Amino acid sequence: MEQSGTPLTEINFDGIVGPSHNYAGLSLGNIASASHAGDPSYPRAAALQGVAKMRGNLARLGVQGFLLPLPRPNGALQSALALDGTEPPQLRAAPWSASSMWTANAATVSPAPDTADGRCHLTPANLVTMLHRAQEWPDTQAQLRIAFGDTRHFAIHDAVPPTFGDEGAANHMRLCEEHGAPGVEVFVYGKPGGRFPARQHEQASRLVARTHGLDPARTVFIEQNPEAIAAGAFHNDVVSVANGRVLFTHAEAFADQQGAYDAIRAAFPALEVVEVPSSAVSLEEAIRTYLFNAQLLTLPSGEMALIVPEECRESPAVWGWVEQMLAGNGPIRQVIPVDVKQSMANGGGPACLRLRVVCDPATVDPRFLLDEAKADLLERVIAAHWPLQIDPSDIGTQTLADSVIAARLALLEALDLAQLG
Ligand code: SUG
Repeated sequence: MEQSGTPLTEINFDGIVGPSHNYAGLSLGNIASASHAGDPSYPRAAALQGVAKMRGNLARLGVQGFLLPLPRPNGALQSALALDGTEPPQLRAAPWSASSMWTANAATVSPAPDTADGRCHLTPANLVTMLHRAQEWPDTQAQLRIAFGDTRHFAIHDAVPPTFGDEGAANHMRLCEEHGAPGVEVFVYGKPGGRFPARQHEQASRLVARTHGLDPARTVFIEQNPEAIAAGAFHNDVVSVANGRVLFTHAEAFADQQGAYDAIRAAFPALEVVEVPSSAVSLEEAIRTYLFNAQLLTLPSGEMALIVPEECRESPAVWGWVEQMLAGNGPIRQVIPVDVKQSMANGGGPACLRLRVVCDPATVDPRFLLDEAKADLLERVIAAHWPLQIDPSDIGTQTLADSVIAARLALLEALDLAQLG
């Protein structure tokens, strides 16, 4: 950013894991969510893992933001569902979901250099495919309106109308020479008809691009590989991630892999593809370890680092490929594992937990920006108020409701954000 003299930089806004974090098996097509259904969860450990990840990136990048857990249990949804104890447990669990922690699904973000009016545009994701996620967007929007409330620099839209499913930044990538320069935005959608839902609808992606005022010459729409969705890549960010000039992708991410590279390269000739072949890491192993659900960061030195889940180091196939890649001279020079196991067990890796916003940090409400002292504060509040453990039988009880409501209010209070209460 210094080279160009622009104050625009990339800020990762991580979702603080909410006090109701639990495993209810709510996401059809998300293998981790299904396989951990009914397990006890550890909200305090989950939230502390998230803060530790943020601390690492704050030290690496010098800037880090966060978004807050949404109000749970959601009383309005509970009433609308007419719960009387005869309903299936998954319906009862939906109003309790802490799924807003995965802020890659909070919104799609188009930075100012890409948009017609020179503002950074954010569209909250409607998340209509899953009941427990569809409740998020109005509260997410309320929070975005505070964090990015400076309308000279930001435009916050309404979510895409149903029935076009929109899952936000998880299906959106940006290629650029540097964050503050005009970029090429790549939207990845799925076609329905497979064994699992295709959560991102092509028309939702196109609508977001139009709303944001993107230049059609610098906007690319690509179909996700139906086989990747069938294997459990319910979002494209489970099989590819982009940063700067680099697209880091599994060889089976897109319906037409070569066609996808060609389309991106036509709009962005400097594209560098780092492709992992299926012979090195199968689609299944990529999805199990979340190698691609990584944060691909440009460090102040100019080098790129990949922040991956610990699970990658434990996989001989994945780590073997990583070591081979590092021994070469590709653009990714460091691979750094982090422990986000509590989130991973619900299908959320390091990249799911963050929303990237390219902007001038001075234009963001500082209450949403992290420094070391605030990380200490977050840890203290979490350690004092977050439940240690939630068992499936706790969901729906007044005791747990009282404790998660009080925990969130303690956090809002500590951050001077009681207005979100
Ligand atoms: O929408 N899991 C989330 C995981 C989201 C991951 N985000 C990205 N790939 N960007 C989902 O499937 C599980 C909740 C439960 O089963 O209790 C869940 O919602």
